[in-house]
Order: sequence, then C-alpha cells, then structure tokens
Amino acid sequence: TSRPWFRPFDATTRSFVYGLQPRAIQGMLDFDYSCGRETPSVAAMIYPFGGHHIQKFYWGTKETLLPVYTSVEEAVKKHPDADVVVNFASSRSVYSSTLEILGFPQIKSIALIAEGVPERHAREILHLATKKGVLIIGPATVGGIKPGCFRIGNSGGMMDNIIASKLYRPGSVGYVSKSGGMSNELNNILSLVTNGTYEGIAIGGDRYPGSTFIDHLLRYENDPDCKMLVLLGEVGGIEEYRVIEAVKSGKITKPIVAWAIGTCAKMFTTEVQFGHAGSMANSDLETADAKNVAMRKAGFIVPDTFEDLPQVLRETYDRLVSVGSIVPEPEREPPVIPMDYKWAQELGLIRKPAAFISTISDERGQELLYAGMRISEVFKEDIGLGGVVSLLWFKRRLPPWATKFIEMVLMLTADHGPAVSGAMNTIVATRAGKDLISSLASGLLTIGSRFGGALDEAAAMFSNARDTGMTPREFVDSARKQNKLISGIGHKIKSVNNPDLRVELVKEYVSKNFPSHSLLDYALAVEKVTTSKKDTLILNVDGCIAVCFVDLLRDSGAFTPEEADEYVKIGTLNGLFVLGRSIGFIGHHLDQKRLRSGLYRHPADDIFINMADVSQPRVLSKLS
Ligand code: Q5B
Repeated sequence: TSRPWFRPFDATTRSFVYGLQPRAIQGMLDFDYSCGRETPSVAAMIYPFGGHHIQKFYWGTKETLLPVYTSVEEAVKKHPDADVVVNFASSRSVYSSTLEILGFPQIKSIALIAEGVPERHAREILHLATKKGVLIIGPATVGGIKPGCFRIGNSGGMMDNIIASKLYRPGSVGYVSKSGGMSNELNNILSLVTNGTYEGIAIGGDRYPGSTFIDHLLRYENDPDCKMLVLLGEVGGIEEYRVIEAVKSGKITKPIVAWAIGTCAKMFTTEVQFGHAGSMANSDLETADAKNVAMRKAGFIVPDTFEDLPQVLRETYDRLVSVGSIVPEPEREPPVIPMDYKWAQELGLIRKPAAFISTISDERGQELLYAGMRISEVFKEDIGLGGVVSLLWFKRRLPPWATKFIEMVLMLTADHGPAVSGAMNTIVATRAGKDLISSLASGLLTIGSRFGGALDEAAAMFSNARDTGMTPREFVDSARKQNKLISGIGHKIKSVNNPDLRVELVKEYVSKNFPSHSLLDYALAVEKVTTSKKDTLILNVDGCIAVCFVDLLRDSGAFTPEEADEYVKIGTLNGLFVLGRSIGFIGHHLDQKRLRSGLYRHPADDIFINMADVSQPRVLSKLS
C-alpha cells in the first residue's frame, strides 16, 4: 500500500478487526457498500480462541465470507494488503494484543476501542507506536470515519444515520473531536451546513490518547482534498494549545472553526469531572472558556456559543465556495442497503409468520415463566413437582389432591427392579459402554403397549366401554371376540394372591382423596371378571393409574369433557410412566457404572437356536 502519510485511509483501505465483533463488521461492510467500494474494507477477523474458521456477512443483498484467524501473524501473511487494525480487545487484553500487532510493520494504523485502559499501558503503546511510525487512534474511542472510503468499527452510528449525514461520499471538512457522540453530532451538522465531512476522528476521552488533535489536523492541513478544519475540543488537558501554536506558526493555514465544550463548568462551585477521564480542568488554562478565548485570539473561527457553531460553519463554507476553494460535487443517491431484519422488526416495519408456536414456557423476560407462573412463585408457593407437571403439561394449576396424585404416580412408577424390559435394556446398553443418555433412551424405547406404555390405551378402552353402557362382562367378552387384550389388565408376576402393592396404594389414595372415582370402580369390576378366568389378569399398575387419571381429568373441575378426552388421545398418560421410570433407568445406569460391569453377552445355552427350517439359498448360475 502506498498512501501519502497524511492519508492513512482511502477507498482501498483494508483492515483486520481484532475480536469477534460481527455487528460492528456488518456495519463496516454496509458502509463500504453504500460508498460503492468494490471490496469490503474488512479483510479478516483475528480472534485467538475457538480456532480458525469462517463467518458469513452481508455484502449488499448478497452474502460474503470472512476468515477468522487465531493470530496476527497468520492474518498479515494471508492479507498483505491490510494495513489497519480495529482492535476491539478489552481493557485487559488490549495492551498485549496491541504490542503483538505492533510487531508487524505491515500495520500502519491501529484503532483502540477499549475503555479503561491503564494510563501506563496507553503511554507505553504510544511510545512504541511513535518509534515505529504507526498511527494510534484511541483508546476509549469509537474511532473515526472517512466518508466514501473507510469506517472504523461503529463510527457514524446506525446506517440510517450514515445515510442521513451523507457519509457515503466525501465532503470537504476534516474534524477532530474527543467523543464519538459529538462526532455524530458534527457529521449531522456538517451535512446540513456544508458539503459534509471529509474525515472525522474521535481521539478518545482518556488523558493519554494515542494521537491527539494536532496529529490529525496536520494531516488534514497537508491533504489537498480537505479544505476546511474543525476542532471540537473540551475542558481539560492542553491539546488545543498545541493546535494554537501550529496556527500561530503557520503550520496550519486552512480555515479552522473551533469550539471547546464545557463552558458550563464555571457554573459549578467545585471542580467538575465530565464524562471523559481527561475532561477536568487542572488549571485555568485548561478551562473551556480559556481555550475558546485563546483560539479566537489565534485566528480560529470561534462561535459565541455552541448553538452558533452551525452558523459559523455555514459562513466559512460558503466563503470557501464563493472563492472557488470548494467546488461542491453533484449529489448521488447511495445504493439502498437492506435493513437488518432484527432492526426492522424492532421498528415494527415488517412481520413474518413464526415457524413455531409455543404456549407453555417463556424464558425471554427477566424471569422464567412456566405457563405464566414466575419460577420464583413456583418455589414461593411450593407447588412441587406435581404442580410443575400440571403447569407444563396442562397449562393450569391443579388442586393439591391432583398434584399430589401426579407425584405419587411418579414415585410409584420410578422403578420395578432390574428384570423388567426397560431396566434390562438400560443395563445392557450401559454394559456395552454407552453413556447415560443413550442407556436411558435404550430403556425408554422398550416402553410400549405391553410394558409400561398401556396407559392411554387402557384409559381409552375402559372409558369407551363404560361410556357406551357395556357391563364389565360384556366388555371382557367383546374384547375376547375381537381377539384383543385389554390394556391395563394382566401382569407377568403379580396376581390376586400376590397383589401389586403399588396398585393398592393408588386405590387407597384415590378412594380417600378424589371427588369421584367412577372409572376406577368400573375397572375393578372388570378385574373381577378377568381374574375369575386367571388370577394374573389383575388391574395392573398401568391400568389402575390410567383409569384414576381419567377420573381426575373428568371430575376435578379443571378440564372440560373435550379437554379430558383430548389429553387421553394425545398420549399424555404414558408420559407419566415415561417420566417416572426415567428415574429408575438412570439409577440402573449409574449402578452398573459404579459396579464397573463389563460387556454383557447372553449365554448361548439360554437361547434355543434352531435352523432346521431354514431353506438352502438358491445358487444363481447367472445374473439375470
Ligand atoms: N390375557 C402384561 O402377559 C402381559 C390379557 C389377557 C385379556 C389381557 C399381558 C398384557 C395388556 C398390556 C398391559 C402393562 C404382557 C403391564 C407393566 C409395568 C410393570 C411391568 C413389570 C412395571 C402379561 C395368558 C392368558 C392368555 C391371554 C390372557 C393376558 N393378558 N386377556 N386381557 N390384558 N396385558 N401391559 O402374563 O386363554 O391362556 O390364551 O399384554 O396392560 O408393564 O413389573 O413386569 O412396573 O415395570 O405373559 O408392572 O397381560 O400372559 O400373554 O401368557 O396370557 O391371559 O390371552 O389367555 P402374560 P400371557 P389364554 S404392567
């Protein structure tokens, strides 16, 4: 790159952004596109963590990819045309990262965005950069902007501000200020009363900025395309006096409009520290009033108040146009930059149908909500696990007898020993070396119409039989006629003589606490019929929970009859067994892990292998 010393940024400037700052980079690329740049001003990102990768950005309406390198060395090697670094490193790491960057002579300018950089570090950076001839802007700055050419990070604000202030094409006025906010204000004023900004730099508010007012004003003085200078100083420090010296000694000859902010400080009875670290007068010389007087005396164009600044800018500009020093260019419309989706949405300019609808929980606000109930309330009201299930499954608070019942079901179904299908599968998977989630899933996948997954079908069969007026016997006969097993009836080991105590507990609780239990009563009458045939054909745990839950849905007063039916249809009841038994399956997985159980192989003598009826495969002589 061969740019004159006074012009570190032009329309071909390429830069690196240090740190992951996708929003700022997109802003820089949108600015570039509005300027009509051929190539993006950002060549790559440098981010030491997370490995080398690529990130996607918009370039106008299309998309483009930018690499992320883990070291400055790699970045400069790959992009020899980039000579600027916009360093977003935090105050903690900005010192070390800037020293690293300064080790590469390819880099000619560095903008330091971080606030709170220790003054000792700032001075050391400045010392080294001066030795190496590198321009430092910042720290504690938004950076600066060269309209039509290059934007440092977020300088200039949002794209609508950039367009409104005509920063997509160069004007004739070069300015320096300390603050990014005041720079935006200047960009706006200059676009209204002159042909706009030629270049604007915010040097940052710290006491030891890497470059000062005079550094940039001397650049503008030497740049033939910059016709008029603006200095927006402020209370504190003596940098304005260095500019006064330059004007007095003839180093600066271009018309310079100036104002020092902070004239209101005299209204306070004590010393005032304004927003910037350096904005406090340590002597009379450092007051804004003293600076304004001195600048006026030296021949600067200084308005009487800040409010008069636009007026004097307009007069100065008009004078330069009238003598032919500035020849305004015809205006051109910038290309339309599509508005960022999120921003357009925030402004309420667009709407889009949501791909998903969710109605049970919301984590977007300050506090997580379960069906509208704050998580803190969940605990304050001590609604228990049953209450949480009732909120997330049924979107309502159920009465305590119902939430207690849900908890009882979860506790009763939590495990039934290692021999049941699901526990076996969990154990075998664990012993094959699978992780907790895989082993749990392996167990859960055995839950089906015969094992643990008979609840919904049982609820439907018993309800339908009772609702259509079948007697228990008619129901059993009708199932037999259809060659159908009754879901919720039968157990492998439990029987009339070896009753399932879980079922007894449920029956006892429901009889005592439910307002009505008509379907349970019906199911028990059916059990009388089935057990008269075979004593293992009891109302099993699936069946008992199912019919009781139908009683809860129908008679708790919390559901309409349609809702009650729908919850059975959509498979809610099996969810109770799945949720409860997950506790046991996880227990079995942990148990096997603790026991360091090795791979399980089923003994062959326990499998009757018989291939007598396997027909010999046909040997094909020729492929047809
Ligand atoms: N018969 C449960 O069968 C079992 C009949 C029936 C009419 C019936 C069987 C069944 C429906 C599904 C069900 C949930 C497979 C069970 C659970 C959780 C668990 C598990 C644990 C835990 C048991 C013998 C004779 C035959 C059959 C007749 C059988 N069931 N008739 N309706 N429902 N039930 N599942 O003992 O004339 O001799 O040919 O599928 O509700 O999974 O602890 O283990 O917590 O983990 O092998 O409790 O009942 O009986 O098939 O030899 O049949 O009874 O037609 O008649 P079994 P089978 P026949 S709870």
